[in-house]
Amino acid sequence: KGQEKWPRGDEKVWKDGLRGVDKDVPEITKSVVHHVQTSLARQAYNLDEAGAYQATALSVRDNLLPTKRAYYLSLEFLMGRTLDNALLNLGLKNKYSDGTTKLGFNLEDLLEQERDAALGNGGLGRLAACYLDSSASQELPVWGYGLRYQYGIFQQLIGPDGSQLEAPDPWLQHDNPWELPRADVTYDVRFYGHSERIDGMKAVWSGGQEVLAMAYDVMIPGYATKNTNNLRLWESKPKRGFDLNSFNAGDYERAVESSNSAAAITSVLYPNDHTTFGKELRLKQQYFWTAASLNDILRRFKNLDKPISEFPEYVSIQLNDTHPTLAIPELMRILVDEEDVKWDAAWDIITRTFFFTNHTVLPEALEKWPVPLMQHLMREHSDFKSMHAGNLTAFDVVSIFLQAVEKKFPGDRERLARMSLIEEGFPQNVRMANLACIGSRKVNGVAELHSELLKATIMKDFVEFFGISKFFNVTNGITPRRWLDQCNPRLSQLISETLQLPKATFLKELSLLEGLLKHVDEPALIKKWAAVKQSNKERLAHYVETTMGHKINTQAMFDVQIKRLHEYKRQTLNIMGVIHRYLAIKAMTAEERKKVNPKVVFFAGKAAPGYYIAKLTIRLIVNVARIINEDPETKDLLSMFFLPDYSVSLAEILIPASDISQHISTAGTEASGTSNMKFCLNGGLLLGTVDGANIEIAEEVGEQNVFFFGHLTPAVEDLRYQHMYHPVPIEQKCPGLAKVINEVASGRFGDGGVYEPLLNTIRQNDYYLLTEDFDSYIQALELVDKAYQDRTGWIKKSIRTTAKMGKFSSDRAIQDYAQECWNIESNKLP
Ligand code: CGF
Repeated sequence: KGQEKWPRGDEKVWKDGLRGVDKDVPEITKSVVHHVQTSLARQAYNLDEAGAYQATALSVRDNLLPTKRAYYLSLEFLMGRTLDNALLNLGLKNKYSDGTTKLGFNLEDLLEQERDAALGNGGLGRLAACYLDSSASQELPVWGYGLRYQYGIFQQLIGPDGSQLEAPDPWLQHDNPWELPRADVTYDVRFYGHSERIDGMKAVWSGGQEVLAMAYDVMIPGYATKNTNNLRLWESKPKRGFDLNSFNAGDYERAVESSNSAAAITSVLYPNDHTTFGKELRLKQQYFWTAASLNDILRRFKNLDKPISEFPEYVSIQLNDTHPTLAIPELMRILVDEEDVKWDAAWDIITRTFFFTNHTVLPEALEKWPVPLMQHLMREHSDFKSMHAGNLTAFDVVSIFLQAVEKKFPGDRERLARMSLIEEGFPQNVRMANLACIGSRKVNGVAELHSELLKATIMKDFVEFFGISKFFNVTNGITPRRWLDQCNPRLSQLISETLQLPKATFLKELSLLEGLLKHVDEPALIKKWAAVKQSNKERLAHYVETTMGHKINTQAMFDVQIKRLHEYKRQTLNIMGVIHRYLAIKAMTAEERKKVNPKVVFFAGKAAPGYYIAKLTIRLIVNVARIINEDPETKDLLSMFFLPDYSVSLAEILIPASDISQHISTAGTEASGTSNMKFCLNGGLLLGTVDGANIEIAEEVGEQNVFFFGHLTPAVEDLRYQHMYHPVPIEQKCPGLAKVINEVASGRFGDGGVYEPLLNTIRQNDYYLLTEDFDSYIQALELVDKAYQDRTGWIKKSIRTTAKMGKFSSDRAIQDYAQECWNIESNKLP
């Protein structure tokens, strides 16, 4: 650039190589130029011999090591902050702390400057982030693909009446040092338009809107290794930009229209974690992201110079939920229409490349897209008409699959209707879970119970058709680097001293924590363990005092429920329990109150902006807190806080401070849960229902160390039936809860009428079965209190819990995927 003369070699060869022009440039030259550009991020004009050597060596190494890669496609990556994590993973925290001190800055303060990268709603996105950490730490060649939203999950504010208010999260307002814009990695993506087949030839898709996908790379440092993986996030840009003609003609709006509508595609993360149906922009996001990612994956595969039939030998693609399912028809389109692969051979490639993780059995969360919307947006994939012309399109899989089902189960029309990719109705809908299932080699759930439910319910027909071996379980996991060492450095230090192991050893092999069991009765450890918990409680109390202006009794038991607000997660049960406790304390004599275990209850979590009942629950929590925190009779024994704007960084303060945490979903509704694992790893005990990964946690730590309550999954359906067809008034069914509800309705915590819609969900059909579980919930809370009175016994439970959390490392989970699905191995760096 700016140079008169090209520094070395043949200028044309360089330029053609850079542009990827195929014809005259030999493969080897292209490959070296490619490495100069992408691996070294250098340009021809500043390339010296050392650089050229590197690029050549990398190009040669490509030939030596055409290792297989796995790609993790997730619409959400909830990364949180990066600096602290990167310093810990690189083992550089102390050095940087010294260095910044010398410059007059405190490193801990600098860490607080960073804004969370909150490109996710909750568990699903945080899981993806933990999996990237584990892949990089285990030197597994796994790349993430996602979207670079301009606005992450909204900021939550609490209004004067206690309601949730939403504000945008402009997280990219300041420069983001953790990403590398890759102006050199761009792809065209087309929407709308029309497709044509002329005389049985390949389809040509033209017209419509063309946008540019540009890559931003986020480096994912492995822990205690030099290996760094990549998360590639796509941003949408206008292909043609500004329409100068319209501008000159004075039509400014029109001039910026195309650039605005292109930029809109990646502007915002949809803030719902279980439902986002029918929204055209969301479907556009999904197609944009899958199309760009597949192009990129194919380009990389082509560098290997292997026949396309070997694609699955080098590429595995994990679909994180149904969001990336359009990758299946898109790859089909590319293979058939651009790579000249025959339909059957293309389908064979597809079903050896994709793997699908389901995260929920809740019917309302199963993605469906209206056929007309799909047809409008993606002409080529949904060109149903061309079937009759004898040309098969990507979506012909609908009829071909159904023919196969019909052959196996002749005449079973109901089965056909259930298994079809198309749900009949006005309009027809495409069932994404069905498409993901038939297009994938394997399908997994995220905890034992969830995977069993999957096979018994939404995937039952598919199990009968494909056989059971296609379906399996990978229980979720969490990275101990962030969720122990980073968020709770004191505990990780104490564990290191107790086990006499360097941190790096157990943080990479979490089952080594079992060694703590040998020491569980040692008074010195018990004392130190309690001191660590106490200091974490004080850190949280300090946070509440500085952000909310409330002083907290850190001698009290800290009881925490932090997660998305959702009826099935039953924050309502928790708040009803708190009110019940408040009323009970109010009714006590001074003598009786002396025996009460002081407790501070913490809530945090966001509600989807359009989820009325969930928002009402927040409002109730905030307003009840206002009353009980000010009640002089009870405030030393019971207080409650709703911490606004829940985030990964806030979780890192809350989790290490909890004595007990609540995971109380209606049995069978929470697929896994991952915060349950984080609390337990940090020595917090668990109060929960027999649901999701709670069950496996109890199996590991022993039922004597968890507090279970409530009905079991098999009972749920019957109970719901009873509620629907033989309702019993709440006063009879559950007088304790009825009393609490009446107090709320009477206006004791502010205008009772406001809460009627929320209270009615319980009084009327009580779909989430609060009236069924309330009494056993209260009993479980009493057991918690009793256990907490014996502090030494409690600490021992806490140590035992931490000790048995090895199974829940995301390193284990990622190994399960690597072996069961992706068939990839660690790529040890010299
Ligand atoms: O995925 C969830 C979470 N809400 O994001 N689901 N989705 N979709 C489940 O509800 C959790 O139970 C699960 O732990 C998480 C990750 O698999």
